[in-house]
Order: sequence, then C-alpha cells, then structure tokens
Amino acid sequence: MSRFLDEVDIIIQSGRGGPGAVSFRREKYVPKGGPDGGDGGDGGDIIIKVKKELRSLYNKKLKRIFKGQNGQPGKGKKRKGANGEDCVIDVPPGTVILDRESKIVLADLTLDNEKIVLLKGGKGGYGNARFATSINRAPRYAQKGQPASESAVTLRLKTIADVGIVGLPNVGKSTLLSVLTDARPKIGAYPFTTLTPNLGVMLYKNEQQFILADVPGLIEGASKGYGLGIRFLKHIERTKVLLFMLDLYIKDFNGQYMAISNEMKNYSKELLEKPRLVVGNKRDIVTDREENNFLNMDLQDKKICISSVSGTGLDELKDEIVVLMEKLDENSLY
Ligand SMILES: Nc1nc2c(ncn2[C@@H]2O[C@H](COP(=O)(O)OP(=O)(O)OP(=O)(O)O)[C@@H](O)[C@H]2O)c(=O)[nH]1
Ligand SMILES: [Mg+2]
Repeated sequence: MSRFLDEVDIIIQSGRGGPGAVSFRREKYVPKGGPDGGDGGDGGDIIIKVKKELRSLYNKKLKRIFKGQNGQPGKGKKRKGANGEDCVIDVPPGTVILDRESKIVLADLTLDNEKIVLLKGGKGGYGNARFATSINRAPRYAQKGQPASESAVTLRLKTIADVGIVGLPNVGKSTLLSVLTDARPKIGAYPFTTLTPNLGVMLYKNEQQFILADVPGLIEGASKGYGLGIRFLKHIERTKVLLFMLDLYIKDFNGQYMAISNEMKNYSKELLEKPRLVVGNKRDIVTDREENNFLNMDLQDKKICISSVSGTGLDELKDEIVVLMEKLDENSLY
C-alpha cells in the first residue's frame, strides 16, 4: 500500500463502428427480394469508473493503451452487427482526468461507482435496408461505420485521506504513520526520506478505519515549488483533518508552526480551514520543561505531545483524531 504513483499517462481508443451490410432478401418464389442489409454494431466506449477499494494508480491492470472493441458488420435479414464491448478503466476515488496536451480537466471523480464515458465508440453504419426509396428500391450501398477516436489523457490522483500528516523534514511523520497504521514507509535520520506520499489504514477500537497520509517534508517556499512539498500539497487538499507535526527536539516551535502554516496558506487558504491538531513528537528525548514550552504555545489549536518511538501519547492522539473526524459533517469531501 505504501507504493504510490500519483500520475499516469494513457492512450485511449474507442472502438470503430461496424459497416452496414448490403444484402437482398432471398426467398423461394421471390425472384428479386428487397434490400435487407442490417446496420453495423456500435464501437465500444471508453468508460472510467471509480472503485473505492483502489487506493492508488499503481495497479497492474492499468495499461498504457486502452481500446474499446470494434462494432461488428451488419448482416442480412436486417440483423444488426454486435456492438463492440466497452472498455472500463477502474480508478481510485480522487482521480482527475486531464487532456494530456491542453491540460484541461475532463473529469474529476470522487464517489464510489461514479462512472463517465470518456470517449464514445463510433456509430455503426446503416445497412442498405435503410436506403430503399420508391425511386431506388434496391440500393447497392450501405454506410461505413464511424471511425474510432483516440485521445491521450493523464490520470492524476488527488488522495482522499482522512488525516494528512504535515511538517518539516525529519520530524517523524513517517514514523508516526508506521506506528498508527499498517503502512511500512521508509524512515531515515535525514531530511527528505519520504519522496512520495504514503497511505496507511488506522484501525480504531477494532471497528472504525481511517486513512492517514504522510507526505514529504515541507520546506519554506514549498508552495512556490521548492523542495518536494508542492507536488504533494495537492494530495492533502482533500484530506479532512490535518496533523501539524513539530519536532520537540528542535526548540523553535513557533518557527516550525509558522513554516507549515505559511506554506499551507500560500498554496491554498482552504488548507488552513481544515480542522487540525498540533502534535509535538519525540517526547522521549526532551525534558518536561521543553514539553511545557510546547504545550504553552499561544495557539487556538489543540496540542498534544507524543513519542512515535516509545509510544507515549499515541492512544490519546488516536482519540483526538476521532473526535476531530466526528465533528466534521459526514458528507463533506474536502
Ligand atoms: N527519539 C525519537 N526519534 C524519532 C521519533 N519519531 C521519529 N524519530 C526519528 O526521527 C528521524 C526521522 O523520522 P522520519 O519518520 O523518517 O521523519 P519524516 O518526518 O517522515 O522525515 P521526511 O520524510 O524526511 O520528511 C528518524 O531517525 C526517526 O527514527 C520519536 O518519537 N522519538
Ligand atoms: Mg517521511
């Protein structure tokens, strides 16, 4: 689950329409039967469908080229050719589809089972039965099917996680994810260990599940493109609540807090409107005085001290996360 790919380029190609048939009735004792060529079948559409079980675009079924089936030719006795099968591409909730060249957003899919037709298959051509008139009772022509269409699109995932963990590099975001969830992200004693976002599922009291996202460390200027932050700020746009993680061992609490909130604000003001908790991590290696300095910070937000390594404060943190989540409107999707 920690493998995470946030953007994939694919080619989509709908099916072409089957040609209409040229055919004439043949019956005993009827020397010259009328035209009975059926229509061609329609080409298959390219359909995108949301499946909530999928959590990332890293998926073996996600190929580079997707094709709808071609429609079958029409047949005699006015029988229509079979329609080509549609090609259905399954994507996780939070997938945005863009035209690769113009970058125009074609669709933005968030709900489970939501479905759109991205590319229509070509219509089948009319068979010659359709062209009979009083003047031409035996037309010898039928329509071709419409051609297939092709398009290059980008699938981009905006993660919908419940909780986003944000903070400067090396504060312990991935460590927290690894102790609260099933995810096993890389942890390192150096900045920028995390290069792509990680998701994990936190089980609460054996019944509720929450998805937590750990993103690469933010640095000042991330919202302008410095460091790795910007590419991943978009992933937390739709998280419901945020944990601002500070490193208690690095004493400049206000500086750390301001750095995070400034980057959030510069990227999108809405990020700062999300409910949040301020989490002081690495409690195991600081004195009580340090801890109190953190808890006495002059902030509106709720603060909590934890150690992801020794485990202190983690149960309380889980409770607080659930309290925040429960305060949210059930239906709101940030
Ligand atoms: N003593 C102590 N060390 C911790 C704690 N949490 C994390 N660390 C250490 O801090 C270092 C950084 O941890 P990570 O979890 O990789 O930090 P991160 O915030 O994900 O870092 P980036 O991905 O680089 O932004 C590692 O050496 C961890 O072992 C803690 O609660 N106490
Ligand atoms: Mg990390």
